[in-house]
Amino acid sequence: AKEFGIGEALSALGIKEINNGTSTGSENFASGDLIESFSPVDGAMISKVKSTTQADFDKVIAKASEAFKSWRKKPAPQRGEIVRQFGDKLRELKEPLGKLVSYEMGKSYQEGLGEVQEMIDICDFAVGLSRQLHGLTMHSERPGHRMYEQYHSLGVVGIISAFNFPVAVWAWNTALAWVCGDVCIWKPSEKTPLCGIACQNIAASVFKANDLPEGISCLINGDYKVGEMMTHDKRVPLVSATGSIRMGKIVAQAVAARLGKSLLELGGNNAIIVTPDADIKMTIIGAVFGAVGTAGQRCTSTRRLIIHESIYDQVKDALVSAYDQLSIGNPLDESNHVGPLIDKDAVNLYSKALKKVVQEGGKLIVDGGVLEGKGYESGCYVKPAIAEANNDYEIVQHETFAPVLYLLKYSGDVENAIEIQNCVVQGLSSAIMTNNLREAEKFLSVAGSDCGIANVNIGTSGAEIGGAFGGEKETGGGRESGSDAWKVYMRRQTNTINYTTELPLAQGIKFDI
Ligand code: UN1
Repeated sequence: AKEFGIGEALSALGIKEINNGTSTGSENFASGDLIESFSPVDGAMISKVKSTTQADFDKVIAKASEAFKSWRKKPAPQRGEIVRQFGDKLRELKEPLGKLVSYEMGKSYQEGLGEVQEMIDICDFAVGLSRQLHGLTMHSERPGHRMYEQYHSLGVVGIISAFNFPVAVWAWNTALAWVCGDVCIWKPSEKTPLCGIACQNIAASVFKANDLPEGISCLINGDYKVGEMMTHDKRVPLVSATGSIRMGKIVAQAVAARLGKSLLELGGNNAIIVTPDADIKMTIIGAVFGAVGTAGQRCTSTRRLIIHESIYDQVKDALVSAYDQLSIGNPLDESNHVGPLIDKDAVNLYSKALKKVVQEGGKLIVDGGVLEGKGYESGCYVKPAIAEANNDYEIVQHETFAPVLYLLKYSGDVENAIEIQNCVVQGLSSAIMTNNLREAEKFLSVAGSDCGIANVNIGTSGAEIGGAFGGEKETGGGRESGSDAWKVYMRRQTNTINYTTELPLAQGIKFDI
């Protein structure tokens, strides 16, 4: 850690030995148990975070609700100005924050920087958006009437994020929610609490410098029980949750029970279809980055390759030799391609998946295995693996958050490949590699991919912030980030105004008194 300047990064971000995991801005408090954050890079305990109790949460929600009353009245472009300043702070702290992401979560330093860049990008997007929270104007059917719609701030937005994008996913939500006039309460993953502390420190400094009230940005920490404080609380009209399908079902039901809104971004089982017209070189780059980048821990990671039988062996051989070139090790060392998994539980799930695919009749063509010895002391480093499999294997139907890639073969028309690709419960990201216009358009058509993201000649991961991000089916249906995803953070109101001295009723109804 020392040689990569982790100590300097932690102090630049205001991380202490023991951190208060509950914050409403400059007020930091917490009375719960200590969460220890371990780095999967070297197994070291980085520092501790005091978790949030129900009493702490009650203070947070009171501050947040109070802050909302004034924040919503600040003109949206002025809220955008605050987000602009927040983006500037992120530019200043890009390197230490990228390093912390890499060290606490285990993704490569390049990807850590990329994550902070996504935060900066969404801030820029949100600043522009702050002058474009547009509604429509309609023509009334009644004379002397005007009809339009407007978007108002919603209230307290709860954000539950996962370990794999420990900072960017919060920013997607919070930057939009802030310009929309909402205040946010964030529960980061208990596996990456320090990323949460660092981001909250940055946000708090901006709110403080602008003399804004406590509570616009709040942080809470702990396990699912702390998440439940938000999902069950009527004062939180929207809960945005990123994580597993299992978690999403629990969150969705709790929020729906009180008729709140939820925005869910859950698991994927993303495939790349490789047709006879694919550019093989591009396919290999897209597939390998998609499958082993972030050690296979993106919700958009490539899990399945659906390859036409006529090029199957060629693609398979090229993949095996590409996997041969991969160097696995400390993600802060930029010569490595693959870093560790988040923890030993993840390593166990990876090992189980490899066993299971073989039990079900699959064949490992790149073996995988857990790495030991120098540089691998944390026990979290594994070798990316490739298995030949069938789409209907239970393990193939399941999202394993690890670098395990399944090769599936199809024959005949691209429609057969599309059918295999859609035949899973998840619907996040998908891709086709082809230079054939007909195949590409079929894939994008209504009878094509059923996912929220469908790409042509790019892999499944690495989405830009400008598009709406999310997926269908058990991926949860939510959309975050770009396009008009902001609308879910606001409440819509339809207004009809009569500027005559008559009161005509709609639908021509006569009601004489
Ligand atoms: C996630 O894994 O939860 O598309 C988000 C990507 C990233 C975001 C992934 N921009 O890979």
